[in-house]
Amino acid sequence: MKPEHPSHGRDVPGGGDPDARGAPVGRRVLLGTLGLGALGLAAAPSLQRGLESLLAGAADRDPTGLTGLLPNGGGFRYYSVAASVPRKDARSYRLTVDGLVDRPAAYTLADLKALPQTRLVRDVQCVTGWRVPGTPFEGVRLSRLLDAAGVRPTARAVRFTCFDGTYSESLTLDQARRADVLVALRMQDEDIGHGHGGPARLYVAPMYFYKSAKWLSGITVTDEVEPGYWELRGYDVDAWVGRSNGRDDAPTS
Ligand SMILES: Nc1nc2c(c(=O)[nH]1)N[C@H]1C(S)=C(S)[C@@H](COP(=O)(O)O)O[C@H]1N2
Ligand SMILES: [Mo]
Repeated sequence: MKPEHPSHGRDVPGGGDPDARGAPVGRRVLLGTLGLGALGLAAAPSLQRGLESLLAGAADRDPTGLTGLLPNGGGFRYYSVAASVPRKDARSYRLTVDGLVDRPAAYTLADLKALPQTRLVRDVQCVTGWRVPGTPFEGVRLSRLLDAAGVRPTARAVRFTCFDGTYSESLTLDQARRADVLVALRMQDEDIGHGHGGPARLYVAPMYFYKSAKWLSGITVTDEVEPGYWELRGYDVDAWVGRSNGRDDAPTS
């Protein structure tokens, strides 16, 4: 069963401080933005649904126009399935690499910054319809971290965990080794802030943005794909933009 697309579930405008609202953790998705908080709709489910269908309708008519409705700068919406996410900085952040590898590792932010950085500029596409064109991301190729760890021959997949304590993602090993998959440290030519999943998030350029796990804390090499948070709730594991989640925009020829 595929959940309704418009919101990945239930969107709650959470305002600039998603941590302040007290709804249960789990299905809840905070559609807060730095600017939307002024709408003050967090308390009323019917109003939430109203806003949701308003946004969804706009998305259906004009996926790119939707972003213009959201006064949060750059067209991004804030998403977190966790009500509260701790902050990590250069001192406290660690990224572990483990599982089916010969050399498990724990990277500090400085370690990651010291590695060669790759810059990609692509459109960001959320499966719910909003899109942000030409967004620069910079970071370390995931393939580099996998090579450094020494992936064992039986490995087939990679699982990602997050320091929000809730979200997870996964890729096949082949997908994970693509040159357009990064552990991103910068986005929109700035260090990635807390709201966008900083100090480091996954960036899977060719797939819908739910693959790009924010607040990345763990990379575990596994022998099979374990569906991630949204995938357990009906979204495709292979989330190629335009060729998944019921959107088969491939040429008809
Ligand atoms: N840890 C975590 N990562 C996540 C999510 C989330 O809720 N938690 N939401 C995903 C979805 S559905 C989208 S569209 C993007 C949103 O990224 P943004 O908040 O930087 O716009 O993050 C993805 N990564
Ligand atoms: Mo999304």
